[in-house]
Amino acid sequence: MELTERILHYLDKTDKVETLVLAREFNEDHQKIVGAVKSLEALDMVISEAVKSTKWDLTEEGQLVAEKGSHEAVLYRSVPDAGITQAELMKSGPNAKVGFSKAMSAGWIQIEKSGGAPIVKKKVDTITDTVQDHLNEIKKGIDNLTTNVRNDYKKRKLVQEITIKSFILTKGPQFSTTIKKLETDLTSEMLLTGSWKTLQFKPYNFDALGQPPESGHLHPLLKVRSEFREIFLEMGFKEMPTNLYVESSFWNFDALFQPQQHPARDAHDTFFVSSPASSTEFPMDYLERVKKVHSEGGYGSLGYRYDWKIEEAQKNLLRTHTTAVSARMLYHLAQQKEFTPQKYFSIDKVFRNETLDATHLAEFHQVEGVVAGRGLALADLISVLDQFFQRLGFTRLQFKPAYNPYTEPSMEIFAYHTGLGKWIEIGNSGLFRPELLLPMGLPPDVNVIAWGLSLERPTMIKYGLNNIRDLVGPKVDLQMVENNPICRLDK
Ligand code: FB9
Repeated sequence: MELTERILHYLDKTDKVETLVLAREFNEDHQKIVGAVKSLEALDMVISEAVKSTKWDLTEEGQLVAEKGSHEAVLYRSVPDAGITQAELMKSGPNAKVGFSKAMSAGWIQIEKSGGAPIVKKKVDTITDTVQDHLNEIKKGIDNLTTNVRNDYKKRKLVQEITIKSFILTKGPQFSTTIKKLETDLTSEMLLTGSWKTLQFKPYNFDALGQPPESGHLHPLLKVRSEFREIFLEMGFKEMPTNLYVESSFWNFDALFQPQQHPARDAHDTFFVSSPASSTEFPMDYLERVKKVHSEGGYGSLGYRYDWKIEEAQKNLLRTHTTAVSARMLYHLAQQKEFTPQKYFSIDKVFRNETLDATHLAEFHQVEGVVAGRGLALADLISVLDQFFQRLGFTRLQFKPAYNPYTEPSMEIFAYHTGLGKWIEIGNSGLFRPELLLPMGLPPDVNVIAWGLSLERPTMIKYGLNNIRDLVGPKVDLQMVENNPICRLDK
């Protein structure tokens, strides 16, 4: 007989019953009884009233003792008839220390000190493990413990008091000992035969929640990227095309006036591509001007005075910064007949052959802003940084002189993070050098201010993650991706 019908028959004889009693009578799990009751209640066949009760149940350690025996009994059984040194006995199991103390108190074992190491021997031939017996009774729902014994077991963390939510059942308006099959669909056959007139239909449950539609979920990085994109677009910036992960050293380094012997250009810091290993298509007139400004100087600069080699510039690599894209965009801008001020931004992956640690992987997303205009100066950079980071919720910025090969002056950017209660580094910035801008052909009164930060750092702070591997990679908890809230950077 179905559990639901067994409950109806039981209620038919007793008029009222508690679900805990049914669980004992039917030797069924209480939650299964509650589930069956809820389905009968939906049919108005029973009425349930929630009641709270407490009962003593076994802890995880209590379950172990009920199964294996008390720690003192296990220890007693570890003592051979010939005896054992106390030190050896202490290694007999994880609970030997507790077991030893309890077995001594129970008078089950004794210590013989005959000059050498203390020897532990049995003091009695047989024991009764009342702790194990008591716990197995509790497991069956039989609780005859005295208060003292129960408190002792509670102190030993073998039992715990739990609150049980159960239900008192009474007969409902549609009570019956059989469950009429309720139709859930009105079919054409019912309409044709007229059988619908005598059938019982399951009532609509208008309180039922709809099935949550299975759908994908945006990764936290993409949520933060959307927020940054919104901020840039609100500020009138245009997104740069960042689809080329593989870049030439020319655009990634030489065009940015980064000398060919700079440490960032060796394989320890950069991923070079083996196939295709090199690029050959460059605007050659521009390339010659870059070569000249590196090797001889020009435009008022001494240059780096070294033998610049095209082969070095031709090497393909995984771009180490999105500033390579900024260089391409600025060169393209310089080809216009008439200069027009521009505001560009980019948010995309960059790759560095760095030592991996809890916050650094070999790739990260760089966020970069670039403003090109006549007569721009450091004050304009500070002002635009104020506006940009204010939209991230930072109202107190501080700047620290820094060095970049392609910007002068350069500044590290710091902000006071109220959530963390400390100043944190939030990016780097500067004005592109003339040795970068003038070979491109930009007018001499045009300056370009730029800044950069990462996407991972703010995302980890925002979502309270300490290890980058909890954010990206094979160990990411997809439930975190599904559960995490929308991203509001200014809150
Ligand atoms: O993102 C960084 N920090 C940051 C940013 C935002 C933020 O928001 C908060 C919670 C809401 C919190 C923190 N940093 C830059 C600073 C540090 O994390 C730093 O330790 C790591 N930096 C990366 C570089 O690491 C190899 C972050 C990354 C970075 C640094 C500089 C640039 C870009 C990314 C740049 C640039 C630049 C400079 C001049 C011209 C053009 C581009």
